[in-house]
Amino acid sequence: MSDVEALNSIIEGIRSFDRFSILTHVSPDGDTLGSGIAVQILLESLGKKAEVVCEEPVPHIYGYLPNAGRVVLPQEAASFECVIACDCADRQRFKKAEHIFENAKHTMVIDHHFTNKGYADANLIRPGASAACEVVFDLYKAMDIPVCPEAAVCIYTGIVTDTGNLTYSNTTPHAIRIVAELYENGLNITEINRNIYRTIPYVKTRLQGHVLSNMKLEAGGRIGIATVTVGEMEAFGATNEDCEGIVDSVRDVESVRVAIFIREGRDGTYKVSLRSKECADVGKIAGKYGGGGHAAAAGYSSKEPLSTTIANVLRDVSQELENDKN
Ligand SMILES: [Mn+2]
Repeated sequence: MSDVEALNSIIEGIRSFDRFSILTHVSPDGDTLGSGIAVQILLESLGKKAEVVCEEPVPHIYGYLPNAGRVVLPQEAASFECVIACDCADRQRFKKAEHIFENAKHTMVIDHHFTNKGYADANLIRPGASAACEVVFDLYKAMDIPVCPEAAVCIYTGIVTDTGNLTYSNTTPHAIRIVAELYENGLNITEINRNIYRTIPYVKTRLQGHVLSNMKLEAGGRIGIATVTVGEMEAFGATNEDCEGIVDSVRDVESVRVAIFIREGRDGTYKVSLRSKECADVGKIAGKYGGGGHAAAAGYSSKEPLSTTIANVLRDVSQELENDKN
């Protein structure tokens, strides 16, 4: 199916149904929430009923998003006749809302992950887009629906969080043009930037200082690794959300080519996050352990003890760095 046909199949689905469940992914980020809520706003502007579902509460930093307070957990959610999954590369991404997807008469996907094989009845997947929000913006345009100020906040949030403020290699000229248009129409980018990046809870800064001061370098400095246990998080009064961004700080160390961050989960498993400076494919490593992501950013869960988890990931990352000497 061509891209135009895919776009038309989404528009037809939106026109045909009245009640929609919008699914977002686990570990919600700015793009899944931004695209999901922007689609909700679009549907409501057409007089339709739409509920955004996420299996975790909206992270504190995204509390400023319009309708953030209306996002519901799967167990509180209704099962509506039509489902739209936003920014979800596969069905594992909304595991706890699977029943909503199963029960729907019609399912649709709006996404930008190249790994998305198109698991719904209608699939609008643009691997070239920087963010699902970029695709949602195009949907507004294709349907001739004005992007209201609330939708602009959502679309901008998804684009800047998925592109590192329009600097990562996935940034498209189209994304920059969208941001220019939203800004021209009055979007307050300063305020959103403050909300996302300049409003850090005190405990988060303290936890990150602690974790980063204990980071280690391996492979002659080419690998950086940091870990945090549940006990350490409790000692700081911190939550999982307070660990966001640690792996990026490890990556940003000058000599580091691949960054590893391992967080102990409350279920005793370890969440491994990987970042690569375009020299090793960390998506391949995550895939080996049943995780996901892409070449530059990926993650997986490990049920092994911490020491084994560390030994395994160091071995795999070292091998990937060997394979790619750039
Ligand atoms: Mn995304």
